[in-house]
Amino acid sequence: MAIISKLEAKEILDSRGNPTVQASCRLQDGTIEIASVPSGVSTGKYEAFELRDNDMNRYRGKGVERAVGNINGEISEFLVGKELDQNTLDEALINLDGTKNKQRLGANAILAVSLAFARASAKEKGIPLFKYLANIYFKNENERMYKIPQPVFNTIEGGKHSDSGLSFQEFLLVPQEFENIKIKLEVIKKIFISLKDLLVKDGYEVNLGDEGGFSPKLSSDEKVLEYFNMAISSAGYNADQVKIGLDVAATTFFKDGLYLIKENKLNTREMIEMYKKLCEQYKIISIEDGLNEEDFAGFAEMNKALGQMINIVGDDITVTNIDLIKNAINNKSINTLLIKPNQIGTLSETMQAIRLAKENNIKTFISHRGGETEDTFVADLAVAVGADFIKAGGPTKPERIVKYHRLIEIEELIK
Ligand code: 2PG
Ligand code: MG
Repeated sequence: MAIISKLEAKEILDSRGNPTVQASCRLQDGTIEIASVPSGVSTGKYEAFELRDNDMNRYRGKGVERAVGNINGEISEFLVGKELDQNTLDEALINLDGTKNKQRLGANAILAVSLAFARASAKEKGIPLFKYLANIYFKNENERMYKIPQPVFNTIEGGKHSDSGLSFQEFLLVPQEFENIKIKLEVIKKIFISLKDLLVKDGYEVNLGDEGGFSPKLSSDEKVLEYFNMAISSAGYNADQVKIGLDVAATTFFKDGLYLIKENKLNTREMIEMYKKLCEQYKIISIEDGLNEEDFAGFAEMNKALGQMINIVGDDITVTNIDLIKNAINNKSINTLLIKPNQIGTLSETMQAIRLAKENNIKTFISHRGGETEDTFVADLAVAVGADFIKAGGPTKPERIVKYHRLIEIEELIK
């Protein structure tokens, strides 16, 4: 238990230059810590509510002064002086908000407080954040395994994350067959350099997308995979060592019941066929949001067709929300769950989602957002709960790299 003596928030800018919330939490013994919340670019329809000012004179309406004001005002007034642990704090925040999707106080305000409190509590106890989180997540000490998740690196970006014109949102590389996270980062950086050389040689631009992957205007999504194979081998590796992941974010090009990919219009069956072919030809290990976010049945078909071989990952379809995850489990729609704390708005609910997935043999995959900050919370969370995977972008932008650095640091600590 800890007593909050002061909560303070401010508006900061995320990696895309959009305002977001940073909260600081001071405990009675003087311990003080901050946490910043990220922001999605291709957000799921049923995510918790991100409160923005809608004042068009500031940041085109994207200011978060109201969310900040809620922390400095109502939330502070309610919490300061109370003795809390993580669960009672999160419950208090949920109840104080009183709406289903946190739209009154804002999930961005609530999450900032939830995470800042976690960090301050860990510090007060004199333990690293990942240990504090593991203590909450695993009641039984023997279960705390502190496993470094497999990192999945965004390498080429399309969809809403860049102007490459590619339909799929994220083309990811998964360096599996390497000893540790430090070496994996080095391997990926090497492939990035090879890929850049190849793209430049062929006359493509090598600008970066939102998450630090390249955004070349390649003629098709499949072309990216060809470049991946070339870059992997020219960096001195093979396709068994470094595999491929996709976040299709298919909802972003779903219109009137069909998927619009360049000049083609595909139905669900044809999408699954396309994925099957891609999986036959390339070493793909996971496909996230392969279909529209409300199509639990379509996901189930895809899971049936491909789930034995690859990870069928739910992100927009499940949005870290217990009810939607239950729906996905009941329908056998996914075998892997993407987890983003800001999709649901408190740490406790995020952990509940992870627990539910694990109890149902669903793999867990912790994720950053398109708009990020230098906050590294997700790295500690992934280690604490023993997540299978983590994605934090390409090794080219500081707000992404810090998360990998934190994993390297944790790896050293748990050795
Ligand atoms: C995703 C995420 C993170 P966004 O779709 O998985 O990569 O992107 O934050 O835009 O939802
Ligand atoms: Mg996604």
